[in-house]
Amino acid sequence: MRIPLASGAWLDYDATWLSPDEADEALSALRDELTWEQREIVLFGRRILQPRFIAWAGDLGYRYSGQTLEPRAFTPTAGRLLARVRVQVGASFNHVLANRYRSGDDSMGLHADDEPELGPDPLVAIVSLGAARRLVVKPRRKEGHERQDLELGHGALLVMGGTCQRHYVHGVPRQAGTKGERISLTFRRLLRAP
Ligand SMILES: O=C(O)CCC(=O)C(=O)O
Repeated sequence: MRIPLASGAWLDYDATWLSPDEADEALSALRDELTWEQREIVLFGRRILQPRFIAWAGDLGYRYSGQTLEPRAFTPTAGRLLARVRVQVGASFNHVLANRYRSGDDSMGLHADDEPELGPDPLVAIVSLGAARRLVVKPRRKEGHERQDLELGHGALLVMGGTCQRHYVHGVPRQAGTKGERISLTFRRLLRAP
């Protein structure tokens, strides 16, 4: 389903991109295969732990939010999903960032994927596994633009395209009462190392 946004931005959303069995298998394999870590970030001058775990894979290092993820090989399951997302979206993604939200207390702040290494107006694809969480897509400037709140459930695929990263920010807010774990995989194409 295509959701047109303002100023040439769009979202493509498929709630059942993976079957429940495929999604179950991917979720449990990624839990084991990926090397998860919780990193420190500096927020308002204070060092705090990121409220989620991360893992990644790609031939090129990726620099975002002041941290650098060194090159790391794709695991079998992440590699299979990469191949499938590339065909589905028609984009030569070469990097994945995995985010593991232990419960509704874990979150990701509003941001845009607009690092220079991604080039102008990059396509970004998110595969969601496990507990359903709300992804907020919000215009950077308020006038006349609609905010979208999308429920990303087990096996969903969301593609952010057009000018989305230029005109919108996105994030996963805390969701009190969500007990289950969620893993999201965010696929990008890096044009060069940082
Ligand atoms: O977990 C999600 O769905 C969002 C991930 C995200 O925004 C990112 O990796 O930049």
